Amino acid sequence: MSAGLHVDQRTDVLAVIDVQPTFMPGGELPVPDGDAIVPVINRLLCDRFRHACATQDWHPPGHASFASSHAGRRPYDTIPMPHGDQILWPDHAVQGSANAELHPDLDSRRCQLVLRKGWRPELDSYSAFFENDGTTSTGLGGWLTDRGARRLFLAGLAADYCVAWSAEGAVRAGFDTFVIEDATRAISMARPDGRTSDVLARERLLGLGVTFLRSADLG
Ligand code: VGL
Ligand code: ZN
Repeated sequence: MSAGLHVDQRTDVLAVIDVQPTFMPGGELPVPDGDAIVPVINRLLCDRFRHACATQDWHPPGHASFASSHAGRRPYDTIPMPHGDQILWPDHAVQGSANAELHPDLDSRRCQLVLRKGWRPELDSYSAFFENDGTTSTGLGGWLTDRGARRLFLAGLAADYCVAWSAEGAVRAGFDTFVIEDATRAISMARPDGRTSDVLARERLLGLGVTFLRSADLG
């Protein structure tokens, strides 16, 4: 896409979504090749962006998104919930566990805010902006607005869940929104219609006006 997009260090913000061992190969909810993005994000944090924030998926034990909290259900089943269908996940990102920390190789020195989400026992939060009921705010939009942010660049995991939902939230919160493709990886779940979650997410985001680019495009 647009080769040579200049980063405006005053008003552009990098949001690093859920770069935690729980989502890496060997973790509880592994995203294939997830660890490959860490050096890419570190370069962006050190060489490109002055403003950055990070999120941590941060669930209490027994969280409603865990299959183990629902009798007779297995990970990756879908069940109806008050706010819509919920995919049930393996237990992951449990508050206080080592795998819920930011990834040890992530250079988080430039992350000025670390926001924890998904802490309400009964409600999941894929998006860094709005919890999965679509209305409860995490406060991130207010923080970014107060800081004078105009454009939000997203990196992290997973491209088809928390990154995609965060991009959607960013658009809704009024930001020009970009996804840095080589700084994300997808879970890629098969859907009943035979399509995969990453293809659907990308289509949805393109329809909302989100720009996909690569880290080398950023100058
Ligand atoms: C995520 C599923 C459940 C993510 C978090 O970070 O994309 N996916 N919780
Ligand atoms: Zn989660």
